[in-house]
Amino acid sequence: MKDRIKVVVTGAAGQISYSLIPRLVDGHTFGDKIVDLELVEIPQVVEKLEGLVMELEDSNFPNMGNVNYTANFEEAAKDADWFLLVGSIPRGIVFNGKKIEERADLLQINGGIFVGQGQAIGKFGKPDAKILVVGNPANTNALIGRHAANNESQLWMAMTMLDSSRARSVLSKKLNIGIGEISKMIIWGNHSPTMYPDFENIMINGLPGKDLINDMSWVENEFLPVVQQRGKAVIDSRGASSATSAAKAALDTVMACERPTQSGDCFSAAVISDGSYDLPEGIICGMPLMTTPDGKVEIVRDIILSDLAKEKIKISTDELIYERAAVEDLLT
Ligand code: NAX
Repeated sequence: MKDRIKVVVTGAAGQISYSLIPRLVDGHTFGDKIVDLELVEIPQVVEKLEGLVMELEDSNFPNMGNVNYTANFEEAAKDADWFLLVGSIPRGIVFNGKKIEERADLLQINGGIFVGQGQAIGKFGKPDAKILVVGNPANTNALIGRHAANNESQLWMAMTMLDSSRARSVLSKKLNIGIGEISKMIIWGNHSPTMYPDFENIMINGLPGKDLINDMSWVENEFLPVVQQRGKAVIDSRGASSATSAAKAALDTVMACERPTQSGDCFSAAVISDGSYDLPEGIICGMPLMTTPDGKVEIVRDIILSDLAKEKIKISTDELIYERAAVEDLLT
């Protein structure tokens, strides 16, 4: 009999999920396992998921198990192995009669969602459940959820893989090499324009790649701003935020956690800081991670940071400290 895995996806009627959900059951992300899906939405739109379930059935995915849709997160959370928390309230919508424009308001509203979801995950999710927060502000939402879950054996991450993928794409064009030749692309800090894509520790074809860039003016004036502002550039052009690339990045993160990391490589996600690299403790901060052969996800601890890197990372960790202060009432 094949192994089974249960995956909860929130925001299941949104645009990222439309690209993400079919690929969870296509036999690639979880290999040969049968994937049971719990699709979660807010009550106002949950019925729309019936159409998505019809499409999933009509796609004949051999590895698709039971598919359920619900607005009841607690019920969905029972014995789940993975939680992909995509759902959140976007900036600009009218919520309780007020247009949500300020980051502080966004932090509070979305933070509130993550208290309830975190409690349910801590209580009903598997003891070794992995949680990937995609919904913004992702790092601080993950901090709130992790605190509410109060379950140390579960792993909370916020997604920075998309930032890492964007950085690899920009570098591959600059160096005229294939994406697959670039590894160890670490994103430090917040999933926001303050993030720091670490060009100094990249590997190219398994060898240190920094010297191949050898153009600090390009790094400062093109690489860093293009990667940091890529989300906005996509919104400006498409009139909507990144969806298919965000879905791919979520799948890449899941796969990076499900398979052992190759020796000398690492992947990017934000996890709770334990003070490694002198980062402030108790924030969810982008860091280099690896999955051990027995399936544990750990911080890679042997990266060397230059003074320039430390200076740039501090801007982002200061922002995370500010965000944490803005939701202090949700962390008590
Ligand atoms: P959509 O607005 O298309 O979909 C969001 C869905 O979430 C909606 O259907 C909404 O009803 C649902 N939702 C809201 N509150 C919920 C709750 N409490 N429980 C369950 N569902 C809930 O947004 P989409 O484009 O799919 O983006 C989703 C989130 O990803 C946004 O917050 C967006 O900012 C964020 N992103 C994060 C990225 C990252 O790298 N971490 C990159 C892409 C994206 O910007």
